[in-house]
Amino acid sequence: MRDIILDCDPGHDDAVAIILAGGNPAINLLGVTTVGGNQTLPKVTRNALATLRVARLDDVAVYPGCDRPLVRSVEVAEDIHGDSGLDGVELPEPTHGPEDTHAVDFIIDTVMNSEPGTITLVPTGPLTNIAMAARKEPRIVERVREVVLMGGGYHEGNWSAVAEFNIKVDPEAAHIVFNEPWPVTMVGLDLTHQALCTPEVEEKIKALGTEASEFVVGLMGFFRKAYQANQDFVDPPVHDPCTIAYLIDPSVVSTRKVPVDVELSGALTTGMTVADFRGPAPEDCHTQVAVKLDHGRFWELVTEAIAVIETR
Ligand SMILES: [Ca+2]
Repeated sequence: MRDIILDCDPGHDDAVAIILAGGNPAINLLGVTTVGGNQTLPKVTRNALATLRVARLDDVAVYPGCDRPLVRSVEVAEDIHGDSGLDGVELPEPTHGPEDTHAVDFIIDTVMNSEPGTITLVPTGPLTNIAMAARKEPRIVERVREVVLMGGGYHEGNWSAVAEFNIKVDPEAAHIVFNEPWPVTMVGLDLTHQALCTPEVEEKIKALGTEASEFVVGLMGFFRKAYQANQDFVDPPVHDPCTIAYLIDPSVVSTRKVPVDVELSGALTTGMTVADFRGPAPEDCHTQVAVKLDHGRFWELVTEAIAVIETR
């Protein structure tokens, strides 16, 4: 079983990541931390709490974190996620409120109070909280088991020609996270653009006929229209749960070990994750990138996690 902290900015695909993390016995979700990203911090925090209610995970606490990038101005993804950050569904009133403890302190305390090598950090938003935690308590870096993040891409961008949203909005934070010597798995756009919610997938989720399946289908309906209107996709790519699927079963996401760094000062390329595919990878290479998704197995895992909510 994997002990994880999910650091997210829900966000349609973050919501599915929460459901998958809470609904698979291979994952022990220690807490959800939130970061300003797809929408403002108060909105994504409320969305995390509402999703936990739908998922019947009332014992999972939510810790709000940083509300803006380290250096740059706030930038949200309203075109993709709507005004609420989770447009397309009626959000239920959360059963509990956010914790008073700051996300950065929760991350530090959890890692420092656990056996070394046991806690996995799973960021699916901008990397502000993770970078802050690494700077505030540098000893977490050697104690964290690994960082499995959604962000970046080695051939694809979505917020510029070459940069992905999570990295582009806080590249300085991403630079810190990629350059600390902990193991980092980058689940970037090259992988997540394979995680398409096709009509066939949506039908299978809908067929569950539960409150939670209706919630996910509502989210996917909005996400599909947003991706069609803004990114020229037919089916929406559901990025964030790919990180969790990889942790549940590494055979779902194949990876390749390559050095990755983050561009901070490019005239056209700021926020690009620059992956060096010239082999062989150096011995001290601590980064790998996700390459290929088992689409069928991935959606099976997600569908199972939605189905299991009804039994809680
Ligand atoms: Ca996200």
